[in-house]
Amino acid sequence: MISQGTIVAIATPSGAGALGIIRLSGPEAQQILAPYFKAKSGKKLLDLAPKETAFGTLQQEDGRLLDEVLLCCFNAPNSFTGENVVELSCHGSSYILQEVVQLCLRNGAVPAQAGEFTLRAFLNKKMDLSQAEAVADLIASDSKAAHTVALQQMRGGYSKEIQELRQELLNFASLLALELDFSEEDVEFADRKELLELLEQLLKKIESLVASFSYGSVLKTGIPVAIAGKPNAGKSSLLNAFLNEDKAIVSDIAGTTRDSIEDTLVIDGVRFRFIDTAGIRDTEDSIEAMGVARALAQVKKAQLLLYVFDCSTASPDEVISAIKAIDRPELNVLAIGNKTDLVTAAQRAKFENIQPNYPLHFISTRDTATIKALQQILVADVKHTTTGTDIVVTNARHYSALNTAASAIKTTRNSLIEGVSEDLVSVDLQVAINALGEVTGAFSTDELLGNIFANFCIGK
Ligand SMILES: Nc1nc2c(ncn2[C@@H]2O[C@H](COP(=O)(O)OP(=O)(O)OP(=O)(O)O)[C@@H](O)[C@H]2O)c(=O)[nH]1
Ligand SMILES: [Mg+2]
Repeated sequence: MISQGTIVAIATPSGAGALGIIRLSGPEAQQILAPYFKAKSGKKLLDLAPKETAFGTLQQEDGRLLDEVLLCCFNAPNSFTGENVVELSCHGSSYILQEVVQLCLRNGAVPAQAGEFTLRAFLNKKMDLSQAEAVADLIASDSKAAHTVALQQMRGGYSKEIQELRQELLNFASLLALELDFSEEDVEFADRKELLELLEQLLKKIESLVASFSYGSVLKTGIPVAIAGKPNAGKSSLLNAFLNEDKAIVSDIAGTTRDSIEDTLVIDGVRFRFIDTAGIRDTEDSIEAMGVARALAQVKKAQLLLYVFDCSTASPDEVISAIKAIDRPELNVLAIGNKTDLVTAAQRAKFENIQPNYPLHFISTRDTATIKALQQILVADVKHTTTGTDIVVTNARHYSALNTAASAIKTTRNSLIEGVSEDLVSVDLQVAINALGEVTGAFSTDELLGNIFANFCIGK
């Protein structure tokens, strides 16, 4: 799967742009371009100092001018991939870029596979696997929170710590193996108390990482917020007000929304996924009943429920019992009293007894200030539930490897406490060591690497 030659790819997105960047990496990166690049300074490409930029022209084999370019060479191992690298900024025409790539291919380069630059960086130990994966996340990040987490992971994040703890486990594993070799002499090289302490420390770390995953994964896709309530409460109006567009149909006919409608919105750097649902009521209409079932299913999957009620028609007791009917553990619920423009302050006050049961906020979807205030409450709510988790796992592969490691560590710990024989302890310890190694890439297979890097874009 991994070629040894010099690879080439366009590093910028397809379509016309002011500039387009082409990247070559491999032993021949400089040699391939050298005959075709004429620096304005007169300096030969092969004489350029590492990281020196040179402006000049690029020509085809027949001398035809292709473009004026800016070129920069990096020498192994001081480059992104750890190999010789040439980066070429051309004008962003897709014709020019294709012609330059073809020129390189005719002169010995091979087309890069998806993610191959980053894969080479990993293989040349410029970064570990979790850092390499973070490169893809960083490119895909489209909100401040997702960007922060990806950047942190790319710069080492938790993988360094895991690597160190794994190394300590490895040391213990080899001491245990040594004991097995000397089993007749009944000696103990590995201090059981120290090993237990290390296991506890590791378990605590891993469990907090595992716990951060639900937050981490939603950072990428958006925190799911279900908007539910009785028909005509103003749920679709609220979705539209959040998005500031007429996404969902709004009408005074009860039962307007049948299917769930969703869209994402980034508020203060946090991505939310708002899901407007069909009004919940008993109905004879079979299509509407399907909509109600979907609404309840959405609430089940959501992290936050905005239960919307109409202040001009609802009663506090009815709201509380309706929420209780759909509430579940771990669901964060906000009761949202809508249509405040239709009620007096006194009418509004009677809803205050919802407060001891559920946090209560009032809005009118016709009053932008109240919608903005609600958005701030949502952001504060997310930030509140996630303070302290400064390191966040966003990657499903890491999550599953960490889970495997945690359960193997628990088994090892219990076996140690129960005084189970070394050989069995060693087996579980090895499972934990391998699982941790999968996170950092210390333990990886070609298949695993293939899967990970196939999801990259070409040129990365
Ligand atoms: N006065 C007033 N009317 C509102 C407000 N919000 C929504 N409405 C009106 O209430 C009616 C129902 O609004 P929708 O947003 O369609 O309600 P829904 O909860 O999505 O209803 P279903 O889809 O049928 O479940 C519409 O006529 C809206 O114009 C508000 O803040 N004040
Ligand atoms: Mg609706």
